[in-house]
Amino acid sequence: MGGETVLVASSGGVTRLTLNRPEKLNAFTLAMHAQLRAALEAAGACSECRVIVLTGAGRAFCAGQDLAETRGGSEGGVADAGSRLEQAYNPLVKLITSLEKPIVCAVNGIAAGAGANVALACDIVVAARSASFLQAFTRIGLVPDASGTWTLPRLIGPARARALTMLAEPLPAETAEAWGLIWKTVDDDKLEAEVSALASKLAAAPTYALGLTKRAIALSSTNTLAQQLDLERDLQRKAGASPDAAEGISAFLEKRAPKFTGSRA
Ligand code: LHQ
Repeated sequence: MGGETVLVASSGGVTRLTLNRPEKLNAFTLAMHAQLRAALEAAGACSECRVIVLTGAGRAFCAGQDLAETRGGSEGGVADAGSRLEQAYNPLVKLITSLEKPIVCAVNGIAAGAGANVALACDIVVAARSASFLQAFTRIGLVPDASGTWTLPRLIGPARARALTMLAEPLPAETAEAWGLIWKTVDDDKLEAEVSALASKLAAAPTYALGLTKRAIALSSTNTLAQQLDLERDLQRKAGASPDAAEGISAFLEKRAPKFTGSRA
């Protein structure tokens, strides 16, 4: 049921995942959640895969939860929204943020509701100039989820986070970039090429060190400075003992380009 709601294509160390319900603006269903989680887990476990790109088919990135799927019975509303988060969105956000490979989100069009927050949970977000980010939740009487209330105040500060979520107005990609919510905005017709170039660069990078970098930045949100310094010591010990560090330092001293394998040992 539902067909292929996530398309998977792998080449040159890059695994590209495309949310694929374009007629419903790639709104999330349970089937899509299951397929996306399985694809992310497979990419995480695959030694060939060194970077993941997440994007959407058609004119939108993702319109958040498919509201037809979660509509409550005769009372309307949402049928057990909390368990949907527990079952689907929370594990997805935890997977994206803990997977120790870079995840690039190519926001090809509107990202609304949980679709916006799943995009913002990725490591590097590149958006088409015509794209926008819509914290749609309060439009329908819900609260932001999929980590929005955690990510937004950290990235853009509580004042902007409150207005963005309470007013539920679309934030143009260029403003999102200016506010530091995303990495970059590019012309629509350049999105594909820019993201491919970025992904190829990451696929040739020292994957193990990138994964540890991701871990360190994630843990910084709860660590004290002293704890973070200890963490940096421990992670640097691991990175420093990896073949890619040996290669990177040799290449620097020999004045040549490094050839990283991405492996940890
Ligand atoms: C949709 C949707 C959609 C179904 C477009 N569902 N069909 C977590 C826990 C549990 C439950 C609840 O939710 C959550 C997390 C959440 O994500 S809550 C927030 C859910 N998302 C929204 O509220 C956004 C709803 N969508 C919109 O406001 C608009 O579609 C936007 C502003 C994204 C785009 O507007 P338009 O460009 O005018 O497109 P459209 O509205 O005409 O949509 C095109 C089609 O996609 C249309 O279907 P149809 O059969 O009439 O052509 C829409 O019904 C369908 N669609 N979003 N979330």
